[in-house]
Amino acid sequence: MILHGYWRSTAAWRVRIALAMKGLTAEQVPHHLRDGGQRAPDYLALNPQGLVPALETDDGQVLTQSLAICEYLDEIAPEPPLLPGDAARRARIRAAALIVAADIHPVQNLKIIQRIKALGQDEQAWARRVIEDGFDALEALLSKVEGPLAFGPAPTLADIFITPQMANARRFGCELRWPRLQAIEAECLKLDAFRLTAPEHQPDAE
Ligand SMILES: N[C@@H](CCC(=O)N[C@@H](CS)C(=O)NCC(=O)O)C(=O)O
Repeated sequence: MILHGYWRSTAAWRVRIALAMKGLTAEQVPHHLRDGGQRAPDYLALNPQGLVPALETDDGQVLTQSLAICEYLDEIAPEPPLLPGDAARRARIRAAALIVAADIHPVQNLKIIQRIKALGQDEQAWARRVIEDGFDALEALLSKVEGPLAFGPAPTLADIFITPQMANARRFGCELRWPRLQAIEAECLKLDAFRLTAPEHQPDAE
């Protein structure tokens, strides 16, 4: 498989974690986002959205959207499960992941904050606000769930989305006021699948 990504992309980090958890490997092809590599014609031919990650599968299919890619990996390599438990528990795990994937990250993504800046607004403050609002809700939600990870002792799809987003919270200088989420991050980063796939360990890291 080939994973198109970028060292600091938190969406690509999610896929790196899922691959590592499953014991799968993929050749990594970096696309420099600050230099506009995601909008190069060759890459747009693969992913017309101009976003990383994209995964080329062994049989030559191109998959996009980190959540869909993680679920694909979970289906081709079911152990350990990213969505364990009964239907309601799986729905709650997906909901936690989607708070990050659908409601936080897209609103503070590079192209959005570049537009906020172009409008003369403080893009860093925008990103901080978006992350803090989303994480306040996620903290409240997960405070009712037993840890130490988001949904018990083993990492799930929720942890795969929370830990990289926590890196964005730090990067944008958010007020770190989420003891439950910070504990999840600390526990996840003890695991090789999370730690060794972190941005600073990627070959294209700057
Ligand atoms: N919902 C997408 C988001 C992908 C995404 O926004 N990736 C960012 C990097 S984390 C990107 O490629 N940004 C490029 C840009 O904004 O121009 C996913 O989960 O895969």
